[in-house]
Amino acid sequence: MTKPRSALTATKEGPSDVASCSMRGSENLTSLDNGVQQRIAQHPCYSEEAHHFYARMHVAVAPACNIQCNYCNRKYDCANESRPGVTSEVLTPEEAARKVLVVAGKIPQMTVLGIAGPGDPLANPEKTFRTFELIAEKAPDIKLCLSTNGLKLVDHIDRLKNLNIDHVTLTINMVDPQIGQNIYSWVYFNHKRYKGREAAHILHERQMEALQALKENNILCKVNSVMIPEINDRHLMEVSHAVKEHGAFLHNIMPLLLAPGAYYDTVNQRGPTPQEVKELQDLCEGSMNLMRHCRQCRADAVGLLGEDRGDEFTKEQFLDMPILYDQNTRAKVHAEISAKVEKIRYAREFLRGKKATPKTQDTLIIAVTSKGDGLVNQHFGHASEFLIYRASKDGTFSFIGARRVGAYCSGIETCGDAEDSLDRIINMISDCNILLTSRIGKEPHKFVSAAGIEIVQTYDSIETAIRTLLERTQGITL
Ligand code: CLF
Ligand code: SF4
Repeated sequence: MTKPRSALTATKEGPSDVASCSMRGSENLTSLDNGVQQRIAQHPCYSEEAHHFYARMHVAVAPACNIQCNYCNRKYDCANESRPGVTSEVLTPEEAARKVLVVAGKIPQMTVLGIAGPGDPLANPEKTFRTFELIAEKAPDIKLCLSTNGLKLVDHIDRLKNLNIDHVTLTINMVDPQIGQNIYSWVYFNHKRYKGREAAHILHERQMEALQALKENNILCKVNSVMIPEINDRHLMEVSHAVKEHGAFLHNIMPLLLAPGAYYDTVNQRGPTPQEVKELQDLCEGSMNLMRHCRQCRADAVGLLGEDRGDEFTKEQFLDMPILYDQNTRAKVHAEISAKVEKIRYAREFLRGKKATPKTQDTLIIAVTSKGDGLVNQHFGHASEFLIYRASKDGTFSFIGARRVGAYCSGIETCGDAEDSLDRIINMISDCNILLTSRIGKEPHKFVSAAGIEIVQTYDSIETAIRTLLERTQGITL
């Protein structure tokens, strides 16, 4: 491995359990042209705003892979677009298509079907494209989405275009093979296995060609990068710049989460802390749209980002469930959501137009518990993640990330007793000034307050709750 290159603060903590990411949402969205805004309006990963309302699902149809990342154990799902250490139930294309129709009927706000593993979708082209073809034919209102390491993308660009696939994710961890040789063990290309710098060089060249092909075909490209401390952390700023130059639309910097038994696990490679991830995202921001609401979901994830309803649709269950897919019902639900989003956007623009009168220099970091729909509607004890917002002295605020934790109350008997997990949670939000939550029990209230975090209990839209806070704590008139 290379010597430490990073100037980012290094700690000895284990792999972070943070799930980072969100485009500095609505602010960046307003600077996009209308055509792009429409293309991403219902995609929960490409639009931070959409992720509160629209769901995605993945189908696990692609088990093989053509490269070996040092953070991956092939017993588990592809760690480039999935939570490491998780195994998904592999389906045939026909089973996958049935599952999509069942879910689309039950969860009409599901707008995007992604194929993200459990290996690399384009190392399994026949299964991947057969699945896409079946869904395009039976459920044309569902957007198709693909996540790949990029090695084989150029070979399939015409098929992607013909299927009207508008969103592709490439995982690019380096633009310098010298660094890449410490991230990849081998690359299988043109019937030959390459190792070391040569392998990283081939992958890099193919990824750059893939970016170019996506740009030429007007397909929106998001780039995922896994942040590996002392290996590629500082280098990711160069990656961010390079992928933007080559036409990528959005950059998602994800913390390294180790799959048990992966090479990095055997050499005790650590993952970054939430604070390190945030610091790097802040450094990259400005020149590139950053995704900060990624949840590193499973290759068979179902539901809103941040919730996982996969257990409701196991193979045993969905094969027996009726298909209630109906385009008209779905269109109605989408129109209702769209009207709600429009209302929120209008209110935001109206408030932005009003002059803020700052009376303090402070910036507030706010942790929010939410079950979705853009509301502060979750009990502290049930939160398995916190949405983190930064509010500035000029009255503006932005979403800066989602941090995953185990829920404090995993059951009535244990609620309030789980001191260890409470410690971990407080550690996770220790840089926050305020906790916005719908409710919190007496015991955790005591500990969170003792950590210097002010608690505000409310049931309101996140936007309104933060504005109210700003008015009260910052003395800002909005
Ligand atoms: Fe899936 Fe990925 Fe498409 Fe989204 S996920 S293939 S772009 S539909 Fe989204 Fe999940 Fe993060 Fe991926 S939150 S891991 S970025
Ligand atoms: Fe694992 Fe995905 Fe890397 Fe393949 S591309 S080795 S499946 S993390």
